[in-house]
Amino acid sequence: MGVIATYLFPTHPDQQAIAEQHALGLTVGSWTDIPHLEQEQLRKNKGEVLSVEKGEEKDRVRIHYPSANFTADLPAILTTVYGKLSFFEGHELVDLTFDDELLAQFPGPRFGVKGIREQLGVADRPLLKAIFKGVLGRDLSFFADQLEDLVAGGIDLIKDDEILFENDLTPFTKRITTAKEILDRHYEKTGHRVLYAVNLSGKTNELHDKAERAAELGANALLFNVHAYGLDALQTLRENNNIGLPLVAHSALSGVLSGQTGSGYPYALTVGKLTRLVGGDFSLFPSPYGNVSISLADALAINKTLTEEKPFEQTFAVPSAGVHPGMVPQLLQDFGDNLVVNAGGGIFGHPDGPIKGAQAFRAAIDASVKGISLEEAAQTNEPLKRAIDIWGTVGTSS
Ligand code: 1AE
Repeated sequence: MGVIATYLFPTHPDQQAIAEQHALGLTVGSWTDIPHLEQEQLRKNKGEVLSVEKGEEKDRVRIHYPSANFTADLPAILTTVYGKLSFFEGHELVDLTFDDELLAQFPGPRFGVKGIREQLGVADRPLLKAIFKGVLGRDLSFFADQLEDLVAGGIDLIKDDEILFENDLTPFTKRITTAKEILDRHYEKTGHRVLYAVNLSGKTNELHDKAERAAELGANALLFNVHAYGLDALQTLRENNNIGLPLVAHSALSGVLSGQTGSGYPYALTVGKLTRLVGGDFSLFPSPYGNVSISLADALAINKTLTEEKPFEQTFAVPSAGVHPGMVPQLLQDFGDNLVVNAGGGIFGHPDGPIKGAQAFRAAIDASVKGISLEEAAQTNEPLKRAIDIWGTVGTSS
């Protein structure tokens, strides 16, 4: 019972002995012999090397850590399996496998793909999400105008920019109540529910009060810069039933943990598996095609861990950054239909404004789901045509 950590260590002829040293050093031992270690203690608490596979530059090492060594939370588990090892150059933690008993102590998403689709009443196409842009330095009436345009254009969700924090011009509580009024009115008129993820920010010890207050005021989703606070902070929000809102996990800062070649954790772990484990309903990360990007292999690996069956609800993949309508077919081809198409500049930068920007995306999504090429769809859809004229298409266009 416990966790199996898979690592890549710089190759070494005596890797088995090195791995054994780490397995002991990260559990009951140290760099010296500890004379008082008992057999019983070694049996119960020592890490066990399960396998060493030789590679050209790196060897793949698997070590099992007994549950007896840690409490069932990520701070304890990550410190156990990678705390000291993270200081060793070129030593990567590439995966973690939890036993069923341990997994059962994590929440997973409260709503997940299924629950969010039910809330929005959208079963059969990728969702369209917008990111407020250019709100810094502007007031609530600007914020409200932008939101009116976005919902008129047919978005399903909207989130604050992750860099919009508490400020006098668009205070947190006012953003919530302003958005609620617009989104409720839109729902009454059209029957179309839209989620707005307000940026939950501030000091760690203020987060729960703020999030509960947000729920009381009628917020219907929260954006959270999870890697600025730590994955466990997201888990506490997920587990607080006085909040009970969909959680959009933003990957800002995860590049420090996962973006360095040859060290750290892979994105599939930070932004993928662990974000789902602690309860993110959405995981937003750089797509492979935009202005801020990660490799296609990393993006696909994230998507896999967010969506593969068992044991939690699925988390929506939200590949983002520099996304425009011409990328939609490629996004669907790479990530499948169960994704969120997410854009800031690609909506607000449309030459005819955000309503047309959102409509261009909706047209691109509808065409792609039907297998119609964007070029063909653009012949009868002016907003899409205008978007493709300026940004073109990426990869496959149908
Ligand atoms: C990976 C981060 C993407 C993000 O949060 C963001 O704001 C993107 O904006 P656009 O779509 O690139 O304008």
